[in-house]
Amino acid sequence: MIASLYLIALVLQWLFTTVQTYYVEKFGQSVLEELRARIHKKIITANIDFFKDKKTGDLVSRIINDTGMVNDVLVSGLLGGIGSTLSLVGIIGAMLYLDVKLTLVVLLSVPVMVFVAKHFGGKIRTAYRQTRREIARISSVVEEGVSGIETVKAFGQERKVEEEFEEASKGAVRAYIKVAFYMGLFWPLMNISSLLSIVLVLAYGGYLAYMGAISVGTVVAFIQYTQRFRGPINEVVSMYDSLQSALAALERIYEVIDDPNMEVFDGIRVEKLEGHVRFENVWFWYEEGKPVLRNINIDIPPGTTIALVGKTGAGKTTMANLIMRFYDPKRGRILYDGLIGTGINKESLRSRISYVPQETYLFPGSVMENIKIAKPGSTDEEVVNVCRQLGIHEFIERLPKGYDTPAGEAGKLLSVGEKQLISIARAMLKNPDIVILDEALSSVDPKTESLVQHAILKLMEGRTSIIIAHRLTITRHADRIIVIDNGKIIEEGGFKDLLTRRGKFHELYSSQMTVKPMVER
Ligand code: M5T
Ligand code: MG
Repeated sequence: MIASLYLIALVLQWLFTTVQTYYVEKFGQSVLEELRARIHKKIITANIDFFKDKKTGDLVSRIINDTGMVNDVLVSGLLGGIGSTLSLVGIIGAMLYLDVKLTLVVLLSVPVMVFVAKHFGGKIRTAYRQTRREIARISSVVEEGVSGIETVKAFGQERKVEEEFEEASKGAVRAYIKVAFYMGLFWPLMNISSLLSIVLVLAYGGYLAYMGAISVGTVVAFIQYTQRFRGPINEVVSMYDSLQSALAALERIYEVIDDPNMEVFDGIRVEKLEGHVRFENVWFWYEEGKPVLRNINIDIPPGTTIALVGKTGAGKTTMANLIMRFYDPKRGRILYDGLIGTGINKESLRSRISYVPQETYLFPGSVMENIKIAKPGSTDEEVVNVCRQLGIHEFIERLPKGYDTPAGEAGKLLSVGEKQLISIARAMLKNPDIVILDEALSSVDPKTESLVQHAILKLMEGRTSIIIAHRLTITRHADRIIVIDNGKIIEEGGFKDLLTRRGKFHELYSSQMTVKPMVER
């Protein structure tokens, strides 16, 4: 009968282990999924300030490595932990049943272990924290090296990047060795303190047996139990170790999730704008004490075009960032159709504005797909129509695979001019009320340039447009030109007006007109 009971126990063990493994893993994966989703959501919805001091590789590492670490611990910890706790309860129960005093003697080692664990816990966690950071540094170095590969090669920086990588990689090794050092001190201490109980059982139990208070059998049983006690205790302790590592990883995860830089999407939703944009005493700075825009006042009536011109670093892109509400003014306000910007729902506001940034970002995928992102659910015909209107349909058709030409990672397969045209097509497809164009200072050939210029004018037609002009020829099409210098408006007026005034604009314009032929042709 005992043999068949044993067999049944085996079958049950097999069954429960299977079920346990499956459900614990399933639980772990669902927690992992939730954690990953939370960080990712945070990253994608954070405001632009959030990204100022973040590295892509580090963020990626938090999503992949740190959450993975938490999952490992959750799964192995749960598996080991539940089983071990049950065994411990069982063993202690059996010991108590046999002899209470002797049990208390065995348990004397527990406070010692708790003391050891407490003492080393902080040190081990600090060391683990360092390992998490070093792992993240490795992925940052790789990410930066690959995304800047042209610059790396052009400046012969391969060796330097390699060295940085080695340094990060060695840093990780150093951090892990530190963990190993503390663990090396910690484990034997734990082991010895649990083995000390056997000494105590032998001494005290031996004495009791000698005095005839308990049987020798009880002492033998206690020694057996104390030894069986060690397994689960070790399990719980190693769980404690992985818990330290998981806590270090969790800290990094919650650093991102709890970051206060959140994009807030409240405020009234706008469905359609007339396009009246007004800057009222706008001040802005990225860093406290270093104003980038100083008391800007501009009124852009609906449907008109203004051109922003000025030296590099004057604050032009910053103005575009403010209109897009990537940032809000530090002082003063921006009004859209008379509504205060900070009271408008950002999502709805941005859906009415097309922003053609200074540098075009293309996603992996075809030209067609890249244009379509401006209006999810749009058809191929719509895209082709838009390109026809812009006068760039033939140009795109002439690409190696026409609209199906792959853009490559970050648009690496296309030329600057081609990217610009895609960016303009995107802006047009969105059919916005306001257009912001940060026209890049790229030298495309004259034919492409006139194509680009024609497309830009088409895009601006009938819309409130803010064009940041690096090539000043296009400013002749603007209703008003605003010259910015060092964050201040220093001159404004119509094209002819400004030229005849012979002020700052005239200076900029004539310098470009005389220099340009020498540079470009
Ligand atoms: C104006 C600083 C930049 C410059 C000043 C975009 C950005 C700018 N700056 C930051 O500190 N952080 C930022 O994220 O602000 O810069 P800008 O508005 O980009 O100038 P620009 O567009 O007129 O210049 P350019 O070269 O595009 O013609 O001091 O350091
Ligand atoms: Mg700029």
